[in-house]
Amino acid sequence: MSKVIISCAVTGAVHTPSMSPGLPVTPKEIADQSVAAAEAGAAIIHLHARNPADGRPTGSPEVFAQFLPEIRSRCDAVINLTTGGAVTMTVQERLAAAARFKPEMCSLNMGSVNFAFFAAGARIEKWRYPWEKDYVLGSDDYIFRNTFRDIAYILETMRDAGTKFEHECYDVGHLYNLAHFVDRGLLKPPFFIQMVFGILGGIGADLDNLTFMKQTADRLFDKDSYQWSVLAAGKHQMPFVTQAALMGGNVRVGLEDSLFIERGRLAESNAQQVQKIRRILAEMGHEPASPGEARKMLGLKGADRVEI
Ligand code: KMH
Ligand code: ZN
Repeated sequence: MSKVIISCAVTGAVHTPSMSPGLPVTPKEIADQSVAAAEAGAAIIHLHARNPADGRPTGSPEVFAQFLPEIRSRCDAVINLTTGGAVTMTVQERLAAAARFKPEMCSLNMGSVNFAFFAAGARIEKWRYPWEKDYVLGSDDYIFRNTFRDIAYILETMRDAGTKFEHECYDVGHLYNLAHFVDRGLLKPPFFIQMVFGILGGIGADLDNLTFMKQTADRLFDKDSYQWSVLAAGKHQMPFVTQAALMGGNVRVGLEDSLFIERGRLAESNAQQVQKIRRILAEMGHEPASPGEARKMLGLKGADRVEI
């Protein structure tokens, strides 16, 4: 049985409370859903934070501190903190928590991209909180900014933290950006490349693109110098991560990327998505990697060296 690393991105900063009752928003909901996702088989938990009062995305380390220790004490999953935060944040705001807690992993977005999610708001008749509507419908004017200087700033800030990056690549050019930083000697293998499909503004969720991104990665990096994973937005999530697993890749699920468990049905929780992909993987003869196995596959520093 070959091992597949399941990541679960439990809340993100794209979906908002009005879009699903299953979306964890408060520190307790985020902690509980993270632990349940780990118990369901997720080896890596990718985390954002939200204002407990109204679910608005925040980069505040003080809010992360309301759930990180609890997750750490209740499960052994690898904690992966976002440095992407929300598109509306500055790169300093986005980086604050990772810089403070020095997690085993954090995301690193490998290039700028238009990042629109107004379509997710189309079906909402009544918004629960005043901030949601403008935030979602205003995304037709968002550029998710990740200049070379921004990326270098994050690399420099995290240089001595021993943190491994989840390199999020929204298009093929982002793979070349990653190669650029490798060539500058700023990154050590193994790299963890998270290929992102189906974001409006990024590469589309067509299987030819998945093959193309994988072929490009193989062209740019030695095969044994990287582990790759796939996430896909919305309705593309399960078909795409299934295809990735068939190709020998790892997978990311979670309500950050899709609110659904199947076409037209909202997922009740993150764990439900983890259980679904775990069943699919089992049918293919794959088992989820444990957190310990994921640490070995990715060369992680160990949970005892984080400052949570
Ligand atoms: N929420 C978007 C800005 C990351 O975690 O680094 C994409 C994102 C990436 O969440
Ligand atoms: Zn994220």
